[in-house]
Amino acid sequence: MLASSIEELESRSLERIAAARSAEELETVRVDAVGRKGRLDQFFKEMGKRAPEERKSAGQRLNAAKQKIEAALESRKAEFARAALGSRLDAEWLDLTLPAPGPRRGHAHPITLIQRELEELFASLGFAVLDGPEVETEYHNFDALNIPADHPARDAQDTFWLEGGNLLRTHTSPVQVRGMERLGPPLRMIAPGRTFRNESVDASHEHTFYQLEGMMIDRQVSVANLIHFMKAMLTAVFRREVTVRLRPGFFPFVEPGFELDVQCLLCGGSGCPVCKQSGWVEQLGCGLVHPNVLRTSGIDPDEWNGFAFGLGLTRLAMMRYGIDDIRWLQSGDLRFLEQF
Ligand code: FA5
Repeated sequence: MLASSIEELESRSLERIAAARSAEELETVRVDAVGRKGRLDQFFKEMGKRAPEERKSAGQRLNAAKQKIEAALESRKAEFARAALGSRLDAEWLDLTLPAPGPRRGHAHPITLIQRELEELFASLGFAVLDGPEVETEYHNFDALNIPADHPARDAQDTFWLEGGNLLRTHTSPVQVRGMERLGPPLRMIAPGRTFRNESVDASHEHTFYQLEGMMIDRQVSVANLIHFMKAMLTAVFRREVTVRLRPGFFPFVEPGFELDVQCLLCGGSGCPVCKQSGWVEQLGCGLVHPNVLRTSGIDPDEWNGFAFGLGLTRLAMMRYGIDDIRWLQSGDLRFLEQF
């Protein structure tokens, strides 16, 4: 009677072990069959009540059943462990031969892109690319450009003065002076860079912005030469015909002087906050170099003359990329920057 029950428990347990689908199910089988207070344990307790001769054979039978069940539990448990490891390895599979992802790479700012394009263009036309200091002397920023201390033109370019008399340059024009001092005539140079003004900021005015200065000194340079270079530059930047207009403009360091406006590419000339509803955006100042400026830098105006221009690089980037507010350019906002 006891022997057949043990047999039944054994075969039933082995079936359940084989059929278990998870380690948790297996554990339930273990607790039922060989756990403390499990079925086998009950048999052991019952066996104690039997006659000694029956006890011996039943004891052997019970131990044999226990060993079989435990061995089956162990091997099934090992199967589950192997399967779990296998699926973890599949899920966490890593190809160590793949190249590492590397750090996130930045990219050039739209103003830098325009600046590089213009540098390449002017270099191909034989212009040297010069750099000048952002902290300038009063002499290079104003006096050498025919703007003495009492000249009202200084009011239009109010700036940040530093202790010791230097200032944050208000335009890239002081690099004209440095270029003439360093290179002498004939010369062709451009000088891109950052400039500063005490300015009320709006959609088209910043306190910190970029300009690109250009200068050509030679014999018999004319306004026609100037217009030719300005047109070549704008066609290269916009890659299409743009409508420009030239107006007389006063800058003490050129004579005659002009301002060149581009028809607003954001509104097509119909009027918007960037062009202040006028349809035109002032893009650059230019003219033929004033004899006083040549003379101050040691160049004889009877022998040499030339043209100079100062282009608003920040505004050019706005027109080129359709940026409707100058403040985006220095905002550091990645939503804006990642579009370029
Ligand atoms: C000048 O700065 C002269 N140095 C330009 C020049 C050079 C004239 C050589 C003649 C010969 P102006 O202040 O107009 O000029 O500035 C030149 C350009 O810089 C403007 O046409 C405009 O495009 C840009 N600009 C001026 N002020 C700002 C500002 N606050 N924010 C953004 N762009 C500006």
